[in-house]
Parts: sequence; structure tokens; C-alpha cells
Amino acid sequence: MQVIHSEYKACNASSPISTHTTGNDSITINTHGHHFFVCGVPGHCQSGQKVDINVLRSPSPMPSLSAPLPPPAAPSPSPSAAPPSLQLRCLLPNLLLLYLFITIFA
Ligand SMILES: [Cu+2]
Repeated sequence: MQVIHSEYKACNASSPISTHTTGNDSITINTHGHHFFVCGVPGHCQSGQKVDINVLRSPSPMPSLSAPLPPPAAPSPSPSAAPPSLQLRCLLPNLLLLYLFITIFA
């Protein structure tokens, strides 16, 4: 879920800006600045399932071209009979967001 900064710091998910619960949510960010997301499952945010995405106003004026990014290592979930655990469903979007975060700053 998306929260404001103070609630991101406090891991307070009681009044989120938006909530995403499928485990496969896609979030489009159209504004620059910080966007804070935390996991709403009790204890998960405290365990580090939180991400701060800072969208820069414009590309940094680096004169040299950086190497192309490798394709994201996205192992698809194995089609096992066991239903996905809450933690896994929660972790996946966070990893995606972390990748987004890394991509923005790479
Ligand atoms: Cu979680």
C-alpha cells in the first residue's frame, strides 16, 4: 500500500493512500518525487518490506552512456499445488518496486 512519508517511517499502514492486494499489482507513477510503499501485513514493514521510490524530475546530465541494463531476473512462480503464502504475495510487488527503484537510479 502507498502511504505518506511519516507513515512510511513509522510503518503505519492504517490509512494508506492506496492499497494493492493481488500480489501482482501494477502501479504507474506519473509524478516526480518520493513515493512510499509499505507492506500492510503486520510485522512485514518492520521486517523491511517497504520501499521509497524517488522519481527524478529529469534524467541526470551524465555525459557518458551507461551500459544497458540486463533483463530483470524474474523467476516465474512454480506451478506447485500449494497456494502462495501471504508473505510471498506481499514480497513479490515489493521486489518489483525495488527493481524499479534500482532501474531509476542505475
Ligand atoms: Cu509483507
